Amino acid sequence: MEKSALQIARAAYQPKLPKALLGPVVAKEGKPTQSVGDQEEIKALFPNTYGMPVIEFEAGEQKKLEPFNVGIILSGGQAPGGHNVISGLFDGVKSLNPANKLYGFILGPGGLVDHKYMEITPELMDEYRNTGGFDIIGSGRTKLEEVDQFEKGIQILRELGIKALVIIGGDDSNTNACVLAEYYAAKQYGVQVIGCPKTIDGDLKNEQIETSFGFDTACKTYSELIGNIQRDCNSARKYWHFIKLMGRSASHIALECALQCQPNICLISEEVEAKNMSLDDVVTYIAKAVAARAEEGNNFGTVLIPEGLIEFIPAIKKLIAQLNDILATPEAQNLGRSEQIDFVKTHISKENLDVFNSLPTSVARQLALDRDPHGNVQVSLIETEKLLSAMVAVKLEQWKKEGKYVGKFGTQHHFFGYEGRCAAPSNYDADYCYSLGYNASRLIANGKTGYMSVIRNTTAPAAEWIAGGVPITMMMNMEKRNGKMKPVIRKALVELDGAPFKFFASKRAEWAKQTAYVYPGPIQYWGPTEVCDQPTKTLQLEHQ
Ligand code: FBP
Repeated sequence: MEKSALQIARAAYQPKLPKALLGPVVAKEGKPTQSVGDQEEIKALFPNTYGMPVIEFEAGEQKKLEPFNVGIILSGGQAPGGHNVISGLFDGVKSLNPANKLYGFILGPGGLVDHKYMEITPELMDEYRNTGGFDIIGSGRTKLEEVDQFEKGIQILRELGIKALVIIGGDDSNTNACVLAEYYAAKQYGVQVIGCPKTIDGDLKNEQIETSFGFDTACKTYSELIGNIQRDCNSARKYWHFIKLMGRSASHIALECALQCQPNICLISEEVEAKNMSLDDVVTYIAKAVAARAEEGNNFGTVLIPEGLIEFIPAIKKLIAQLNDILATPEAQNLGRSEQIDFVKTHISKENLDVFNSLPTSVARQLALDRDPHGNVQVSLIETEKLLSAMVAVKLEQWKKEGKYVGKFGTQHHFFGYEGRCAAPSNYDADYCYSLGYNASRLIANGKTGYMSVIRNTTAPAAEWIAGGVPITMMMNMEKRNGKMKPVIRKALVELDGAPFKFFASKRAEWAKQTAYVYPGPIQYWGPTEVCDQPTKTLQLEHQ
């Protein structure tokens, strides 16, 4: 594989580890834990993996172990740093015994079920250290939840002598990891399952998990691009740029990019829901800011839109919930795609039908069809940036007719998502991911299953980071998925009383009116620590 000069230099980077992981470790166990909600139901569903303690690693003597093999799966959307989780795990497993082997299952959880795998050799591993992407073994969104899949999995795990499986994924994939851990524990199959918190969306976080990996790099990449657009915008002074940002549900990415770039407007879906705003309220909010800037002679600006916005507008959220229930019925499942649309229209409530009919046809179709394997609406396919700018144009036109000055409204549209998911990891993600992987090897060596690998205190220098494990059941509650109540990891949305949102809210009126843009520039790998090694603004504000 031909490499750029940066890739060659970057390959030589040795990621940092927490001090506790530099030598042999022992696990310090805390008190028994409870799930975040629905304790009785979760306990009954996970009798073997419920209530386990949080653990923290300390320097100590590692028990002597027989050689063992480990399997790894990359699950769901790509996130910068995935290769470093694998290299951390690889180095950790080899440090326990050079004869240990690491196998990667190809193209996600499907590789386990279909017995598609490859050994990760030292040569192969060296090709991918500190690089972006998941291409070393590929990723996929197959949902692991059927006994048949677990049984097919155990066949290949036994064949390869695999003692533990590490699943790198978001909330849904880690939920599946926990279900698999419970199943193998109940059957006494002797295979441990460890999860690892990944997703650029930043919504797999809680008291124990500070951030999901990839969020740092993805936000810095988008912020570079937004900064470039803002410079262009402030140079030509003739366009309003509507920029949709990935992050399926939560608005963490949009908020972090706003904190980094200071755009004129940033919508936060969680606030739209809390204030019970309609689509028209959102449009009016943007149009007012456009008109206010026009009065000062500024016919340009930037609007950041979280990808999941549409799902948080309360009326649309209600509509989606009913569509999900209807689409999950056997009757609807047996219909073709266009018949399904007619079917849902005749089965939804009058209130929801009115909302459905008020949406542009393409958006309504998207909401009624196209779910991913976990039952989520594929919001990345909905062009909210175009929908909003078209509606703002109509509103401004209306105000103009009423005699209000609205200036000129030229628009450009952007969607930043795939641009950031495979970016080369920042120093933060390179170190964090390597530590998560290395730490997973220690959880395996200590016989743990049903745990997620966690690294905390990450706003401090890496040496002071805290390594350990959190039982996955601790993060669970019951939620409706595909029409049924299921145990799932609770998604972390933007907290409106949290420090990052409060800081943004205290500044946004000023940013809307003035042109207060910040241009963050590209990620730097070498140079002063304040340029190269800073965590996200979100983490800094949360931990100040
Ligand atoms: P994960 O939660 O699996 O990490 O994926 C998140 C994400 O990047 C979302 O931001 C986006 O909506 C979605 O994946 C896009 O999915 P796909 O890669 O299937 O197009």
